[in-house]
Amino acid sequence: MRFDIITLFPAIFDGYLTQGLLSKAIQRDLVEIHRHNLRDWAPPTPHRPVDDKPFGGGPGMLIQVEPTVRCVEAVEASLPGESNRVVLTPQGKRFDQPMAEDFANRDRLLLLCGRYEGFDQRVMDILQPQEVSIGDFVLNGGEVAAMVIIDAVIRLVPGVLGDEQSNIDDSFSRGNRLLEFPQYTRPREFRGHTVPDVLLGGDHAAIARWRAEQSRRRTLQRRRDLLGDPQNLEIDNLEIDLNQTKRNHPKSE
Ligand code: 6GU
Repeated sequence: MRFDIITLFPAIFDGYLTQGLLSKAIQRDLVEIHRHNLRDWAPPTPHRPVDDKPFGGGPGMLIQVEPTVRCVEAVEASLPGESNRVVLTPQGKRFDQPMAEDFANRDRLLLLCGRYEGFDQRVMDILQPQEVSIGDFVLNGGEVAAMVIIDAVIRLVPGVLGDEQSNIDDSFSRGNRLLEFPQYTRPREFRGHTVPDVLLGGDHAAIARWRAEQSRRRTLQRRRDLLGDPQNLEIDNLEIDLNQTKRNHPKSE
């Protein structure tokens, strides 16, 4: 899978591209990431400007349509096939796991990172990109959002994760729309906090039942919205342990 990132700050990605799972996926030729500096498509006069004040007034600056469209067209002309244009903007559709799964099925993704007050509207009108937001808050630019999207998508590219099962088990994936159950590793006891007995007993059916119940209990307590219509789910005899809620989320009460 190939990503092309169009940005005014390509160096923001330096650390991200050279560490962890992503750098391994790049080394193994499973993922290619190419950065393009939007400023390279600005007129050469004197400081290669890419932004200007909004017509009609208002705060801040906008990224101009001309360098942006030229840059996208130049990047696409150098490559075969469909590019799947995405603009990162708080005005976009909220990114989620189904969207990550959709992106992971494409060969190429072109990510356009906004800065300042965003792009001239004609960037969207001419390029017809998908507009994507990573949540209801405002970032200083689309670069961090692009990293979020790349991070979520590459884990779904076959071969990137060692264990293919682990992204099927992940919260929000197609196989599981619930939050994950709690997990424990050694030691069995720390400062009086012990591991639940069922996990130590070796009864795999009992462990699976306990984990399923924990997942549903957590989801009910923290993210009821994920369950949809509660009447469609077998949660009638699920006792909510409010003391446990308080222990885990002392500030949420
Ligand atoms: Cl994609 N961009 C910016 N600038 N802010 C955001 C965002 C994107 N998603 C949430 N906030």
